[in-house]
Amino acid sequence: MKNQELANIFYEIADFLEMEEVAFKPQAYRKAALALETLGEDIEEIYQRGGQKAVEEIPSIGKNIAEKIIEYLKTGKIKYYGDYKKKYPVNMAELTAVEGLGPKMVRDLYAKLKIKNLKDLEKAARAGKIRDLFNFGETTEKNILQSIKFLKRSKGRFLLGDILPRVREIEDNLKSLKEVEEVSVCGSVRRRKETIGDVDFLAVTKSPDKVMDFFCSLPGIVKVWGKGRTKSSVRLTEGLGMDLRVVPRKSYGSALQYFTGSKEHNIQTRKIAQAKGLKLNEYGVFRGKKQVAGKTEQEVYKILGMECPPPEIRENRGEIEAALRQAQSKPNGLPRLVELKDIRGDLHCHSKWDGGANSISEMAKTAMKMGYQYLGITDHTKFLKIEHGLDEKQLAQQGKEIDRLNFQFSIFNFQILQGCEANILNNGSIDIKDEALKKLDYAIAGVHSNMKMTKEKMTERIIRAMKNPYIKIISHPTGRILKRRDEYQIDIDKVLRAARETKTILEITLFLKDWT
Ligand code: DGT
Ligand code: CA
Ligand code: CA
Repeated sequence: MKNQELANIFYEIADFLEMEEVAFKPQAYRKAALALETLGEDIEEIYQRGGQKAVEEIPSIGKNIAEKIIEYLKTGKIKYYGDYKKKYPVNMAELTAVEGLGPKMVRDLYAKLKIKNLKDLEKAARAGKIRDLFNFGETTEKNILQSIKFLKRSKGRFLLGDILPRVREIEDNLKSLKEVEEVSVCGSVRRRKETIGDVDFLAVTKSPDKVMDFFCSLPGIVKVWGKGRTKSSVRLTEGLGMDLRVVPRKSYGSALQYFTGSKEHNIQTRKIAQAKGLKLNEYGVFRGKKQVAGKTEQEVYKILGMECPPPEIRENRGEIEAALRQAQSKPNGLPRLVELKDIRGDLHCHSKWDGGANSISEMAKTAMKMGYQYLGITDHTKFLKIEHGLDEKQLAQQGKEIDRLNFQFSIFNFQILQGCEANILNNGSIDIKDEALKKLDYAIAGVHSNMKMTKEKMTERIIRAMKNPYIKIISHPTGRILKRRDEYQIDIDKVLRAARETKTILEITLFLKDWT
């Protein structure tokens, strides 16, 4: 599928256009990129089936962009993009990954200091060359260095949402081999950690040579680190590493348990085994030399006196004690995890009103198709000018549109709610008047500016917003962006207590592109 490759190019073109301060076009390219990322159908197939016309029929893709897509499908290149790359030989993705660094700053840094990549940037910042540049200053320089440090720390890790579709594809490929009796992804992917170091597969087979041959020649593999009958290691184009281990059937459960981890969880389970006079490792559970369990994961946990905890919580953060209690039918056993089928609606959605990709009507129809019972529209408000934030008057207009749509959809047992995602200003007040908030079904508030406050001030700021009776939800309460920036300084315990007192919901931000 070339969808993602094309999306990445269009995001980059948008950045180039923004460097040159071209109006509107950057937005158009970003929308096209988003459309491609979320298409759910191979763009090449669409083109082969219906030609240029079919490509142009994709929402957010007009004639001009459709032609570029086709040029790429036919030649593997886009001239318009190539010309920009020649004009500005900068590593745009790498530089704009630095928090606070936008395309215009990249342009200035290249024009004045010939900065092309992260290495150049770090060197210049360390030498104190950035502070003197027009518009930059000492704080910017300090922030740049801090952000680079953060990027280095998360380097080499991948977002779960970015790699999960690929991992599932490979898992399915392995499953389809008749020689493969069992296969499962383990490690941090199975635990659904938000970022992934490498992917660990585990299989049972009687023909390891065949299976390893197949694994090491999967499309997209650029390097084979090692290839054996029990373990092979490879690297994919994007730099993602993958291991495949083959174990005998009688060890599959214990190997699954071991390689799912986490390491901390394993250390603790091994101690429990020892206390029972047992030895636990990836080959099985042993009493002396005799294997007493190991074929299934349930069996391994059972002999340790535990219920099998869901992989997502195996971090030795209390799940082991809960699993022990559960097996003894004591209170406070394992939690039931939220599953996709539990989700009845969505309360944080942006529409075309604030520059999003789709109209409220389109979103509502999709929500109904997904089986939702409600959809909350929560566009940005006026303080965020670049996000086309809505003011009180526009919120009222939007309310009328929502009333109209609800009337239209009333036979479907479905409701659109009107909220907004307002801004928490420096002192904790909200950028929308209470009288306007009152007319909404609910309101979300979030910090979108001035994120580098002291811990005390930031905590006070958020708590004051929670005390506003119309604010029911705080969005992204920690401000963290995976692989991009750390959380802001807040006293999370205090915020949680205030949330309980004011009955305010704290959003947990999920970043899964692939969640169908
Ligand atoms: P990652 O790859 O950094 O996202 O995280 P994991 O959890 O996938 O870690 P990885 O790939 O190094 O190892 C896979 C599993 O193998 C890990 O979850 C638990 C197990 N494991 C690795 N090293 C150790 C160890 O030193 N002791 C124990 N008990 N288990 C280990
Ligand atoms: Ca791993
Ligand atoms: Ca590994």
